[in-house]
Amino acid sequence: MLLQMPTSLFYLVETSMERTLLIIKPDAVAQNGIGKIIKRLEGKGFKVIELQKIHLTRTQATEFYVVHKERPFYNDLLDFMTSGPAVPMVLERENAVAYLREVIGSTNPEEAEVGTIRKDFGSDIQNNAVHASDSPENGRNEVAFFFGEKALS
Ligand code: FUP
Repeated sequence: MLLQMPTSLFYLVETSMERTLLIIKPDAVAQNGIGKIIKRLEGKGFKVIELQKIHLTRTQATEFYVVHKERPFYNDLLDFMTSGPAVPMVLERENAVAYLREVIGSTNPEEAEVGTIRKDFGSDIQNNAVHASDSPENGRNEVAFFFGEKALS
């Protein structure tokens, strides 16, 4: 029994890989931040599974951020997200969703912890450099939104 426990625990750890979505937003793309942000992510143990550079249409941005449709900043957010190219990507790592949220920092760069991506690349609550999925369920939905169901595993 004692010998079996570590084996099963090891198995659980080994199979806890997870995927999530990150978007390098138009402000960070415009500042030549793509390479620097990807280097930061790879340094934190994330593997880039899929990646594309796209200029979001108004329809795509509207649908992606539909959860915020009643918020006062919604139209400004859509203007911003469609203002230039962005780089959505699928990232894989153990505990990817929760850990990526730590790595990007608070929504408002001014409140983000030192060393986070939003602290280093963002300038205000709208121009905050990156988006990352905030739950495993949203992670799956957002990965599928940009890359299809095939990118989920
Ligand atoms: P986050 O999950 O950290 O990206 O934050 P939210 O889901 O709360 O907000 C989504 C995006 O809306 C933010 F990244 C930026 C924008 N936003 C504003 O522009 N103003 C606000 O007051 C709050 C959010």
